[in-house]
Amino acid sequence: MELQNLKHAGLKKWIEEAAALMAPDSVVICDGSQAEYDRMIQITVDAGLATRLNPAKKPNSVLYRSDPSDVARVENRTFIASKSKDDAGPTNNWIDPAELKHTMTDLYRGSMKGRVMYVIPFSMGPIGSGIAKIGVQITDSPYVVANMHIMARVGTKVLDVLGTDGFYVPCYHSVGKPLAPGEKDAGKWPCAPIDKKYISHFPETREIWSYGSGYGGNALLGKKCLALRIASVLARDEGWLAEHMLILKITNPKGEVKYITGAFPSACGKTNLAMLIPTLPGWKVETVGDDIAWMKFGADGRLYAINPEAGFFGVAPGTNNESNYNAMQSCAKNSIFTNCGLTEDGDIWWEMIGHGAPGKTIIDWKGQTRPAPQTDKSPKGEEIAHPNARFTAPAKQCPCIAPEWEDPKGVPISAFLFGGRRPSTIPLVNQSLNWAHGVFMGSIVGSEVTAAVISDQVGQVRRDPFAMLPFCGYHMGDYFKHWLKLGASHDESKLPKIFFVNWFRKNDDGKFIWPGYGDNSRVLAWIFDRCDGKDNYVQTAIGNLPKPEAIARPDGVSEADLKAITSVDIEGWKKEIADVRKNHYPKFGDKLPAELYAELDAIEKRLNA
Ligand code: O2Y
Ligand code: MN
Repeated sequence: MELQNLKHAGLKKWIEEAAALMAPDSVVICDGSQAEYDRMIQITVDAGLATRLNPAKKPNSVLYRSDPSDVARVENRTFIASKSKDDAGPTNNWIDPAELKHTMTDLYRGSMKGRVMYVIPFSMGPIGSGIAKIGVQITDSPYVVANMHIMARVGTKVLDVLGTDGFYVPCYHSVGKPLAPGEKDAGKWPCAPIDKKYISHFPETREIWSYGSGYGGNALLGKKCLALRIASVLARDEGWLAEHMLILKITNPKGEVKYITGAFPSACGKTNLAMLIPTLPGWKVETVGDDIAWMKFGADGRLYAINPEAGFFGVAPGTNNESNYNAMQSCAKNSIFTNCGLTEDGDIWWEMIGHGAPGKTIIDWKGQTRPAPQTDKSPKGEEIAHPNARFTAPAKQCPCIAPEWEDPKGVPISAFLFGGRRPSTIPLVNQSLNWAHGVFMGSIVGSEVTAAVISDQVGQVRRDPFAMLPFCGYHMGDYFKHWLKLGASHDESKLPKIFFVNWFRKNDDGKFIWPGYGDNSRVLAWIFDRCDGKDNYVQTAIGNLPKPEAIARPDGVSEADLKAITSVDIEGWKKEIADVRKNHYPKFGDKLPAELYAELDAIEKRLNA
């Protein structure tokens, strides 16, 4: 479609202004077609930025290598520019919106010279769903256009829904590397230096301005920027929930179905849980979403969730046929790989893929030819694939995708899970005593910092309430208030039940007690029955824990082990409560709701009883 034929006058004006500022050679309105996707891939192949994979190994798939300065989300360059600093809260980076727009306008001036400006109309959620939202991203990156084709619903059909005056979230994106006349990318990933990267959100005006990065969450603006940071603000204002949660469907041996969402900090196996293959006979798990859930109340008082995304942007290293067969199948074709190794036979490879690399050599994520590894492990710092290497795969290719994953009305949620990587204290599973206690559980989510993260905090617990700390577009204290308010203003019997799970308890030898992966279905089965009110629990000081015989014990877990991870560690919990009181809750100042301090006091009292 030509710009002059756009029916939405506001959108047309916005695009014209952006083009005048950024000065691209031309403007293309994306139609979302396969031909357009193929064109984006060819443009990047011709620019030396993409390598087509061997079609006999990975049909219709490509590999990109990014710049070493542009390999992950950059939290210290991510900004919530609300009018008042207090609305962004102490856990977000804040800059005055007028000042930030001034700085970024200067950066955007002429930033697309020598490039094409692509305009991507996209829908987060099934097109036309009452829960979906529309965004329009302007970008000078054909890599981003191709990824957005997979991760969202894009193109002319979105413009049709937008009509002449529909609401959309305007999203600016430029890689910040204009080309001089005759200059080409010539194999060099375009981006700006780290101190010139800005991933900015303007909550009051619902705008996103991203500059200087072409990678993942910094550049595919429908995902973390719109579907979490801006959507969390919309959800607060409109009375719904935009959460960093997977959505799974679980069916019991009688054929009864429930839908469960789950929030976990990174490195806790969230995508694996979303695609789990149960070891428990007769049970089935299917995927609705692996990362984000948008939930609204239906006329029946229940909470309905959609997955706003259409693809998976999954971490490649560690994914293999054992840890996640369904993810491996999802990216077996029609996929984009970023920062993986390239084998001699034209396939991708990454650490913990389950086998060494074929042939004599391999090309690593920096483009260096290296000896092909014989095993699937590499010393830290010498990896073939970057630890945050990714696959972008269409969700519809997932063998366990639920048939209703695109149902516009969403799926009714029975349970929320919160979890973290906790080697001690936190039991395998714990049901909250009520909604406020569940919000308390979500507010104290924490995970042990693993060696996978470069940090001096390895072994310590890093708290990430609701797994939303990097993704909430406003003050986290107000976010807790929003959750409490939704509970108080709805029929609690129809609200999802809330559970805390922990697959990562270790014994005195430092070995994991619980096998995890498919055996987590045993815990999901207990949760399923709990939602039906089954008498399979004991009430304790910290919540409802499983009766000893209520969890089907997997091979290798003794009765004593299971008892240890399903009972209350009173001394450990006293320390937990003290840590929350001293180090965690004070971070949120006087916006921390009194109800959460009341929950803290109540647990402490029960532990001391
Ligand atoms: O590093 C990035 O840019 C991607 S971050 C990401 C991608 C998919 C799902 N979740 C995340 C995350 O950081 O939570
Ligand atoms: Mn995520």
